[in-house]
Amino acid sequence: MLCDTLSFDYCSDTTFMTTNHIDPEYQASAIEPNVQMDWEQRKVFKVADTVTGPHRYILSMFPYPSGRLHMGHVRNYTIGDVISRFHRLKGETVLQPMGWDAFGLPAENAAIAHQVAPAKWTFENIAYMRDQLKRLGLSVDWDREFATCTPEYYHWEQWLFVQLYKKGLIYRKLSTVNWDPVDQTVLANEQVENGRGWRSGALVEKRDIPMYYFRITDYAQELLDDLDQLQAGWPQQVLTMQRNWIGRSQGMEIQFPSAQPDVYADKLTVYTTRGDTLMGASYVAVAAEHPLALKAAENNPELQAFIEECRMGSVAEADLAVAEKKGMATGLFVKHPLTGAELPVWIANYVLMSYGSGAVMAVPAHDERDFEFANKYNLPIQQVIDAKTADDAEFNSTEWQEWYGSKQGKLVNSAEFDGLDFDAAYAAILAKLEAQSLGNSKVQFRLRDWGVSRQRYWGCPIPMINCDSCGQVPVPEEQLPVILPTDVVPDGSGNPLNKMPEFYQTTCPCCGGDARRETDTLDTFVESSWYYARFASPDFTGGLVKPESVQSWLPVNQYIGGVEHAILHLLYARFFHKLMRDEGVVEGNEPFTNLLTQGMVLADTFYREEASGKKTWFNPADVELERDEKGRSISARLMTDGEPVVIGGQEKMSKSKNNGIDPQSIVEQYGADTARVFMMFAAPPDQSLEWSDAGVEGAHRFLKRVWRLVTGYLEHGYKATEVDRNSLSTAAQDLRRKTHETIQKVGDDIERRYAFNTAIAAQMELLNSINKFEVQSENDQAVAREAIVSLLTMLAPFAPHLSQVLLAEFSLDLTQMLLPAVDETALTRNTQTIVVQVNGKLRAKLDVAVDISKEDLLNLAKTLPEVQQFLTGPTKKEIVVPNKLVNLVV
Ligand code: ANZ
Ligand code: ZN
Repeated sequence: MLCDTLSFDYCSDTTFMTTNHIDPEYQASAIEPNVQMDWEQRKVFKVADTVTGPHRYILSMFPYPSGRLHMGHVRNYTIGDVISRFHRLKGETVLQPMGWDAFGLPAENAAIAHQVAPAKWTFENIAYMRDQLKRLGLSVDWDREFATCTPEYYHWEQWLFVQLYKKGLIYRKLSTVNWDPVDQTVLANEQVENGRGWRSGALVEKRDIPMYYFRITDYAQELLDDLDQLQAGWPQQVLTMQRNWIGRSQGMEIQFPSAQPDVYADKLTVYTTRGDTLMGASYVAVAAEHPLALKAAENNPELQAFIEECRMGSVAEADLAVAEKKGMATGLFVKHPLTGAELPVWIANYVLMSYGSGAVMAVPAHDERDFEFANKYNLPIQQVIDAKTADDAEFNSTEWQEWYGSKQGKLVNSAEFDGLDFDAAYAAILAKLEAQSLGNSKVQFRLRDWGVSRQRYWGCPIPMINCDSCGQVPVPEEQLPVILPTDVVPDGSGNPLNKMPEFYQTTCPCCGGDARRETDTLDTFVESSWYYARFASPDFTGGLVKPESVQSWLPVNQYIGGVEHAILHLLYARFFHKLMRDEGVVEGNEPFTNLLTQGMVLADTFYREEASGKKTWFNPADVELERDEKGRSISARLMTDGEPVVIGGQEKMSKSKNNGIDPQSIVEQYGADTARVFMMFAAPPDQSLEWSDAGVEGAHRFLKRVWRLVTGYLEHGYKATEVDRNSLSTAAQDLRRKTHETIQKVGDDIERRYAFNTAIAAQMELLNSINKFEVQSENDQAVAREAIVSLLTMLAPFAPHLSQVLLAEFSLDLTQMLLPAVDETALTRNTQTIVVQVNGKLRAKLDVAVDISKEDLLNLAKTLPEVQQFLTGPTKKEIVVPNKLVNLVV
């Protein structure tokens, strides 16, 4: 407690005097709106398009305007804001923007459900959520806000599309989509439920339609290589996910000549990473869509039916891996490139048309899928690798797993290649194939080109014109943007743009004849691939980005978002950065130097189960908990009927488990500062955070204690004087040490480790030390003041409203402040605690000067009564570990 007993001046110097009007009780709702208005009026967080001096660009993934903020948003934006505010306190100019990823399917679904135009729905949601975000107290430059559904934004997306199309980086090809025959519309994957259309319930068909593709595979190698540049700043897990998605594989293409040149002339090309096993190939398998399969099916209805069956199935690789292996012989044969033996060609459902050449040489002895298939259809299995070690059993087709995939061991049953190991066999077989022009080395990527056409209304119009005589013609630059009409209410039966001649009727820029505008729109991942660059100069009308602005601000120093975006969004954004670089509009190779992926927000779940097994989930807000002494929940009741409900454990907040907690209600009840402190204190940012009412209340109590400490101090009306470092009491020295240790720790925790939780814990400790400190002199007043102001400044990134209001009582303006510097002299200790042991057992503790000599320390230790009673004879050994302990051995 701050001591009341001393005499204090009623100082005439009014600069640092308390203004008396401050409420003795902490009332977040009374201060937060005022502080937010102050920031807005003074435009405290506004930054210029260009910047000199130390600066930083901090970006949290922008939200989809779904309607209301959820806890995931609040966590994401709080983390970004704490980092932003911390760096501002370090004297850096910080760009923290906010905007809206505003195109997308939910707006169309809402339109169908409520007969409201997607544009109207979207902008209403934006208005509501913007207000919610502002109430969180984010240090955002709101003048940079934009929504991606505005022509000012998508104009430049269309412009880039046209440039890339002209360069050949965008092309058009047929692609299979889900078609709802009743609604006459294309369905997104998530609109297909158990093979049926979500609205019509009709069986979904596959259709081939032309779509535009970005040639991301041209950048596959670079996207892979540049991950090395991100090694230091990105989570390993995300780098690995990116690598696996790109999926580089080093193998060879092998040609199998036709055994029936009269039926078909071409060679069949397969892709393999295991050229060493070529002599074990016993059949060849092709995908159902492979030209050879189609050729074989020409006069064979049974094969046609099988191909159709394969086409209806899932195209997801993961599904194929576990699906039952199915196949059918085509009746065609190819020749083994080295032995000339005739091998049958099968159609197999485990071969993907989209990978390699859509054909594999099957080596059942050493490949799991081929083995399963060969067993099922009685195809020969030929061992060609002897991977046996001393203890292993002989090769045996029922224990094939031991032999699968192994690159160890020497070749057998492989004629001239017998005895070679993997590397030698691979090289020798490749050389022999190359000599006969039947094989070549080949790098293959799992990554596919990115199909961006969507047969939907609420998206960026693809800036292309279809002309009967000229084909696909890009919209001329001076006609951009192609504006999406906004007064449209889709009814679910296809893309409304197809029913709007005023939109699609146009003239061909090439021949001037009648032409039809493309009515497909772009995948919404396109907008989120370059928004980070647009934030540097959001109002620029002369191009995608203002060159000097992106030079100033890019790359993003710190990107923060959910791990669910670890693959596609980040890969597309990295790809776009390279596209824009090659277009000459941005510099550097990568958009995001550091990445923080935040963990999920979990909450308790509660349910009741009916006899039928149907579960009804209850929101935690409607449930009353009974806890044991340790605070663990032991039973729960529904508040409305007082009857018990089952405690289902902590799960990710979601609609399906009805365990979402509305952040708005927390902000209203406790204030934004409490919500922020709780979120940052409850868990490290990359780990999952367990929502708990007790935790929220704890955070609120901490802020109340800070408030009381400061108002208590202010009541004394102490004079503001400088700390005199030469006349400090021991207690004052201790408090100063604690203050400066905390400054050091908080800085390190936040900047180096993202350890916001331990940074707050350190501040709580400092608060305790200040509370215990008794002010007994004028210098003590200064020491207490220094500790309080330091605490408030360090707390500001977490609880900015409270900090600003309390600092103002010291006539300090938070928005102009810097983090206090660590005073190294305050860190040095004058005394230290030494542990005294006898025969290794702790017997006493001793406070001594840090510079005490070894002899003095030993003598002191030996004279302690607690020690002496154990010194039964002369000491045999005296061990001194400096600054730590003395051990006397008797
Ligand atoms: C012969 C072989 C023998 C294979 C063996 C594997 C093990 P990654 O590493 O992922 O690139 N493959 C090639 N094209 C395919 C396609 N379109 N659909 C399904 N599978 C395909 O995988 C390359 C391996 O996957 C290739 O090497 C091929 O099977 C198969 F003991 O060829 B392998
Ligand atoms: Zn034309």
